[in-house]
Amino acid sequence: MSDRITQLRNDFDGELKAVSADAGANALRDRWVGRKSGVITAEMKTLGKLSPEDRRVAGQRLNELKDYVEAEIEKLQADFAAKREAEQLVKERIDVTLPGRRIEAGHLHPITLLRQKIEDIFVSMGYEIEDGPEIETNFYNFDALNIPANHPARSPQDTFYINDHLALRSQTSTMQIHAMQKRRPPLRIAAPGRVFRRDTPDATHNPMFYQVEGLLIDRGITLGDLKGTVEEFVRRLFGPETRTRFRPSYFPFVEPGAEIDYTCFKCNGAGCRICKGSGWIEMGGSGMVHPNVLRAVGIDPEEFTGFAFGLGLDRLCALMYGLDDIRLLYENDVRFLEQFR
Ligand code: 2NL
Repeated sequence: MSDRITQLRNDFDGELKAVSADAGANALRDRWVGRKSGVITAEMKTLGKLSPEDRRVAGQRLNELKDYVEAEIEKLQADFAAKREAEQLVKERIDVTLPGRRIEAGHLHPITLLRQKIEDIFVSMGYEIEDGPEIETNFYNFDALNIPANHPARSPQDTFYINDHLALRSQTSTMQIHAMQKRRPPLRIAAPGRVFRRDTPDATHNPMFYQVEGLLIDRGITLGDLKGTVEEFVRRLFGPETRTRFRPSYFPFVEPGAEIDYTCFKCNGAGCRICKGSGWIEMGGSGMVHPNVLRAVGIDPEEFTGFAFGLGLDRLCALMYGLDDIRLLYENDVRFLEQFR
């Protein structure tokens, strides 16, 4: 019996060495000390055949072997658990010194960036920024601006009417009319905003677009004040070398009226692709406020005169950023907008 127990112990040690995984350790325990079919359990059952003296000695040694087997398997399982944990720690290691992932912050639309830049220039020149409704009565959109009843701009082909009296504003001048009704001159106001015209969308047109207008009313204001103001405005917007020229033009709400060109911000007047070789870029319209407009808001044109000028933000934005289609500005495609962060 004694030799047999030594043999069992050697067998177990051999099998123990061969176990390389957790599952193997469980199987080894079942095989050796399992309640039903364990090798040692079976051996215990044979003790009854021995003499009382041999049974005592063999029983004691078998119990020692059982304790040994259980302790070794427990050790093995503890080793496996420690190894597993060590592997897990390596796998899940976090380098706390790595810089964090940046949170994608939102950003302003290119039209908004340009509008803010222009608003800052107006404010720096003493103008107040005006806001107003996008739905307007015919009075603010047309009558007060000296636009005659038969003018094509009033046609439902050109203007989005809501009913006979209301329409989406087709120019930002509506806000200037409100401002002149609310406040007495002298006044300097700038009105940026969206305007609406029934144009078919193409690369240079959209039925909704953006304008900014400046208006100044005071005693003794002349065309020279308009020219000087516009010159200063374009220098602050495009740089101190920028020059302007005025071409006579007609708008019902001014007399005289002029279109404004400025020297190309890219080639400074030499001629390039942006200005199509001419050296000049069209900025917008301007003029001395028509006496009828002043009368419509109760300002005496004998006492006060003023000037106004307006420009389209969309076209300017397209030129500045080299866009070949202004519709890109309204599609809200993030792949486009992301470029302006
Ligand atoms: C343009 C706009 C012009 C004005 C806008 C104006 C406003 C009042 C009275 C008189 Cl309240 N004039 N604004 C005047 C002349 C031209 O042009 O071409 N925007 C792109």
